Amino acid sequence: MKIAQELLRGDKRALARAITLVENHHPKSQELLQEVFPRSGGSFVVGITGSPGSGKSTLVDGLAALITRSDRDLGIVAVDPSSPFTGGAVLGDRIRMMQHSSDPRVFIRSMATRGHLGGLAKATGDVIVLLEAAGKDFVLVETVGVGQDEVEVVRLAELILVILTPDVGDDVQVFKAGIMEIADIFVLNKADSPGSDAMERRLNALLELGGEGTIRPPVIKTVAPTGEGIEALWEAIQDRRSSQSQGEIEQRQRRRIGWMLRTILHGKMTERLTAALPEAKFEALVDRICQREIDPYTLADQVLGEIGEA
Ligand SMILES: Nc1nc2c(ncn2[C@@H]2O[C@H](COP(=O)(O)OP(=O)(O)OP(=O)(O)O)[C@@H](O)[C@H]2O)c(=O)[nH]1
Ligand SMILES: [Mg+2]
Repeated sequence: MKIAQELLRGDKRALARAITLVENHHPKSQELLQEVFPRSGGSFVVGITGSPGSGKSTLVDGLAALITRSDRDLGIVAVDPSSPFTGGAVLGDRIRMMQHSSDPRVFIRSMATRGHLGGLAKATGDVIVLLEAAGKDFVLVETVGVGQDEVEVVRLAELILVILTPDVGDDVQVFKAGIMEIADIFVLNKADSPGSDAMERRLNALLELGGEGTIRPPVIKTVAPTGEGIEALWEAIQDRRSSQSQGEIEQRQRRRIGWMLRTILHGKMTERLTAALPEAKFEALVDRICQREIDPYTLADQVLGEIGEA
């Protein structure tokens, strides 16, 4: 495919078009992903999660400055929960606010949560494949840590940053959603706000309970808009990266690929079921169950048996 070849050469416009194909489940998207997949796997993928408004985008912007300064290519995926409840600016506006959106070494893309067949995490996984194939050294994935779908997204990353702010309570969503457990580095942003020292103590106390034998994630304090602490954060990211053994890196990549395979299989199975069971046929099966002609369990096995043989 022409678009695949252009993407592999690092053409930005081809990359943008390719992402659109994947996002829209265009019939050509599978062929595209098949063609570029052998060239994926070369990026370091960092997931950034935290409550709405905790400063994720501002931090990503600051990291982008350091990454591009070291002459490396960067892809940024901002996953927008597009919920009417977050009250944040429209993502387009937020992206435009990022200083590095015009830097030629930076490719920024937003993805909306709603309306993604097969789930947002599946779409994000595919986009990561495209960015890797396009030769990005780093991929930063920003997602709001609220729902399960968003947690899945961040689990695609090889390194996970959890952003906290002094104003969050114990009952904050990130604490609930199981996000604390997956953090490799904690960022205590808005360190210029009152209560930041108290929050740091609480967080450290919480991490003390982490148990022996586990690597205790570092806590980095930042003030994202001024850039304070960003260098330290970048160093912590690099430290963490270089301390990962080859085995650990491979294990994380395996986790992502295993997850992708499972998701693709689920999606294809659902497609086949939908195709094999048009509405009228489905209703006829329901009739048989209603009349107690057959039970739903046996019928389900029969249907799956038929699909399997098809
Ligand atoms: N005082 C202070 N304000 C900050 C800091 N970091 C970010 N902000 C402000 O907080 C607001 C939200 O920052 P964003 O970077 O958009 O936060 P976000 O987590 O990406 O937000 P969503 O994507 O909407 O969840 C902006 O007005 C920032 O200027 C900080 O360290 N200190
Ligand atoms: Mg943001």
